[in-house]
Amino acid sequence: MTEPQKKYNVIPGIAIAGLLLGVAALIAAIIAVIRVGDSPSDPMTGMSGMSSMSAEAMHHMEPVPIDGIKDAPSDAGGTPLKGTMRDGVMEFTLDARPVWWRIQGKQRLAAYAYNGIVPGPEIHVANGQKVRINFTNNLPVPTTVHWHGIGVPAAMDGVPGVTQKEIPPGGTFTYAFTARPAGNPSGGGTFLYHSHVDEDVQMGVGLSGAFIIDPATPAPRYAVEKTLVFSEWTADAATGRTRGVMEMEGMLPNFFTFNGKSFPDTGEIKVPAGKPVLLRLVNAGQFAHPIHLHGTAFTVIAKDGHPVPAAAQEQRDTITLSSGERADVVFTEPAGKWLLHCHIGHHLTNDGAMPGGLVTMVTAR
Ligand SMILES: [Cu+2]
Repeated sequence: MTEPQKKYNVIPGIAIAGLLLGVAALIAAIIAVIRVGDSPSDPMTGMSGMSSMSAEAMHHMEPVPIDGIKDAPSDAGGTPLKGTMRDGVMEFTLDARPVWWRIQGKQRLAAYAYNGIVPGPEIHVANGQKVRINFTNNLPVPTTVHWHGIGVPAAMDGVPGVTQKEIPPGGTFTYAFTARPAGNPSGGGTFLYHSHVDEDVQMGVGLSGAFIIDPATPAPRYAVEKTLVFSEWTADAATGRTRGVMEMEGMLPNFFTFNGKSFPDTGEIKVPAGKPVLLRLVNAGQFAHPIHLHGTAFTVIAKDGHPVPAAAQEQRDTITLSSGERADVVFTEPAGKWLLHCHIGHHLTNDGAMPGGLVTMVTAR
């Protein structure tokens, strides 16, 4: 058989295959219509793949309960947590509770929040400081607190079923340790604390906060030192109901916050023009965010709370932080208003509307 004949004979085969595919597509479409027709009002039921979902997976996708939750005690997230020195130990009081958290305009979301704010209050201590955190779980679900990157004894690591039992609703637990970075006992930098139970849900609805340790050898100080914690939310804008942040078809997050707020309510970072300032970037979300600064480049002086040696310090204008990562960046802006934002368009939206989400302003005067 010659080559042209072979090609010619293939055509009836394609036609038959096409017909079969068409019939299969028609059957699939009919099944899909029947399924949607069966669906009650919950939009999750109509999503692809849901029928095969395990009870455990469904649990992760349920909205968090909202019965009887109160307004947040403050509109500002990540404010400093004041400790009390007692016999050389710095004591902090921390709880987790459900609140209505305002992220932008009148948009409120059902949150789980440390001391009622998102992100949780910032804890800031010197290297070697003994701390005691008296924690109460005021959530309707069990939780624990993990001290991310901090060199705590194993029993204080906050991992349920491994280092401690889950703290039940109404339960308490005392976390006691000496503040030192894990792996670098004399160091210091930007760390975080967060829930270690159902992280996609509990971190996804607000349970994280910054934990700063000053190094044993004093580090340079800056005209402005500011922490920016970013995260995502999967929420129903109309009801404010929230659920776990998962990467699943139809379930991508639809709100994004810097320090608990979405643009245009992210405020501004006021800096003196021409003077170096320090920004501590903390990714408390589940997704990676390339954070981009206008007006100047920044120097990455620390990653994950560990100093970058001077010879290895990079100048960047964008740094991508994956889930759980931190970066301390130093920059000097000329006078002007300069945007600081995530570079992923989807993350610059509020429930699909642009501009929103992870945008803030650095105002240099
Ligand atoms: Cu982003």
